[in-house]
Amino acid sequence: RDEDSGKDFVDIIYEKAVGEGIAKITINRPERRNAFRPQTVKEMIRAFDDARDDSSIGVIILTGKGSKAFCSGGDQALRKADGYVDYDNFGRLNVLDLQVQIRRLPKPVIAMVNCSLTLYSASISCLLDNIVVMFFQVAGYAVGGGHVLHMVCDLTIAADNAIFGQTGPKVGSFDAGYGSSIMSRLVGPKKAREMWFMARFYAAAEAEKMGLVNTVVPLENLEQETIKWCREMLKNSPTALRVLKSALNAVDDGHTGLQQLAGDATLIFYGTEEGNEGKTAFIERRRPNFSKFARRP
Ligand code: 2NE
Repeated sequence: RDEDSGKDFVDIIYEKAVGEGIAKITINRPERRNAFRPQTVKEMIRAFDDARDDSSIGVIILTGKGSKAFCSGGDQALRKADGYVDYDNFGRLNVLDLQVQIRRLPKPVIAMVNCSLTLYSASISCLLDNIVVMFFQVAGYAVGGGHVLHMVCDLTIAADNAIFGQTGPKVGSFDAGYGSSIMSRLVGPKKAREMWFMARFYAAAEAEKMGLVNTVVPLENLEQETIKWCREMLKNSPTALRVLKSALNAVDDGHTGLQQLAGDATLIFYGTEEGNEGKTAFIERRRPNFSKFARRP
């Protein structure tokens, strides 16, 4: 059963599968190919915060509404000299905060790069009295800042007709943060230069070969496969996944990456008898007795 966890969201849909441990955040601006505006990002930040704080949630899926896009990046119609502007009279690039939030979130985040089969038309040939039903596979774009969003997720599962790429240099923009450094890690420095300098689009199969995505599945299996991956991870130790995520990010994220990993160590230490002895002694106004704890090699 799905529970609508965010009734006041406008630009996203936020759902939790009760009893499953899975939250799903869907960017809901299909008429703009799920381009984000500051409001969209603010809502995503709230939803990710909720999923982080909810101890019944172990995995989060990020996806886009509709058949045509995961996300097409920043809403260019709202781009001003100091960032993206919707309800304020100043610009924001708050998607950068969202990227950091996803990297630091101590639960796996999966980008489900969507695209669905659409029945476009049933064209009827009267002469032949023959009904021809035409199915078109529509490309599901993860491009521009939307491409960066999938890259900062821990895993990406793509439909076989998803399309990936950076568009920044075509529209006078770039992401010189995670959008560059994480890409270089994923696909290697030469390919990252190609992706950014040429601003080409890549089909899902090519993206898989490049190491941009974990797997490509037939469109009709996308959600099912994503849930399967979620369930498989949910069987594993949440603390192990948490520490592994921060460890895998630590070098690239510098001091903040190290801080996340260090925070995990503190969290685990607080649960030990040795850690607890220090606190208890303070509360009981006595000297702590650490002598019984092993000084391991
Ligand atoms: C995504 C793509 C390839 C889809 O092409 P197509 O042909 O399927 O759709 P179309 O007709 O281009 O788009 C449909 C409607 O969505 C709007 C379009 O303007 C169009 O609107 P109408 O004409 O129907 O009214 N739309 C699509 N993407 C939009 C966007 N990003 N902002 C505002 N409206 C958008 C094709 O649409 C495309 O290439 N889109 C632009 C991709 C792009 O350049 N994104 C920005 C990159 S910069 C960035 O994201 C960024 C950054 O670099 C650094 C920091 C933060 C953000």
